[in-house]
Amino acid sequence: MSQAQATENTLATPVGTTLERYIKRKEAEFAYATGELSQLLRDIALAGKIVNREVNRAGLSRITGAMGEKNVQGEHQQKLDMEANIRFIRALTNGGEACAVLSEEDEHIIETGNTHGKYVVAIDPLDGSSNIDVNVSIGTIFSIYRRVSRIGGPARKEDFLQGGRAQVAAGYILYGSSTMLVYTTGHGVAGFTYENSLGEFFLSHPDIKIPRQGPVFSCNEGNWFDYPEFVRTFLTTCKERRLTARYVGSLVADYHRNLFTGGIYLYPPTVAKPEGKLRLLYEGYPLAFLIEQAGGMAVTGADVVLDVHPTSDLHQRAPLFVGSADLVQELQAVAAQ
Ligand code: AHM
Ligand code: MG
Repeated sequence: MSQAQATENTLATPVGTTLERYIKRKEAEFAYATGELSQLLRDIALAGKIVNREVNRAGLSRITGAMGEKNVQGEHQQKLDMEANIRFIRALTNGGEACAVLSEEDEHIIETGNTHGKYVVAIDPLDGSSNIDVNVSIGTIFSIYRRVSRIGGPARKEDFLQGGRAQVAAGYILYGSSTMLVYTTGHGVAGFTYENSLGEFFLSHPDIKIPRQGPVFSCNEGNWFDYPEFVRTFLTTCKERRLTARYVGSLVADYHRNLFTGGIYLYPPTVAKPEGKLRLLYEGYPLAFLIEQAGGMAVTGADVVLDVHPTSDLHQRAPLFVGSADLVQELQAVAAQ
């Protein structure tokens, strides 16, 4: 191919669908869409871009000023998880559509002041705390509800305690070898890859489906002796069938890999943590909503995650087994015995 032809081909290649265009197109497909949910997704994507920049620069922090110290401009540098928290809350506050945010980093609900906002957002701004400082993939997880409290008034706890089936959108951002945003509004799952030089997310995976079966199991086997019997029985069958063990220790990274390869992620109850470690409202529910939309399953043992009724504790924990439908069903059957 001549140089001229190659140039012509490159120029003829469509630029691709940006997240912005995709959101607009989807909005046009729903007769009653008012654009507010779209705006919320844009706000989350914007904060995600900023966090992505900070995550990428994290390795330089020792050179330009360690986290927790002042940087060259004399500004106090935040630890990355705190920084991410601030970025998401700020984006959701400025965007105007969320009346409140529930974050893993804050004990109480954060009122944004947008009392006319129709939505609330539950978020884990930067998940994978043990990997943050060592340059290993980490992620953001979010879950969106339409509020049930009076519009114009303050948000209430009940807005966040509607149960997983009431979610109107959910997703995650993976800060990995490339940064991706994956989300659902209940009409399938779409994935977008971030193009750093253009500052845009581009549609890269239009309709993600998880394989029914998969070769991977992902859990912290260091906890083996603290796992309940049904988990050990299930894991033993995985090993007998020569499944592969893969565990990053970042939920988003492990989940994302299994979404594409097929597999099961497990955070079971342990002796020390009888409810498991992960939080139902901003880890379990959103990832369960998304996996069901991708054709997979999520259970807490015998029960389906999205059918679990929340307690009054906004930061409640629940065991999580999530991934390929056949594997999760198998685990569920052993748990129910
Ligand atoms: P975090 O919210 O403190 O980051 O904890 C959640 C993380 C998950 O990303 C990961 O799957 C799990 O904790 C790892 O826990 P463990 O080190 O017990 O295996
Ligand atoms: Mg977390």
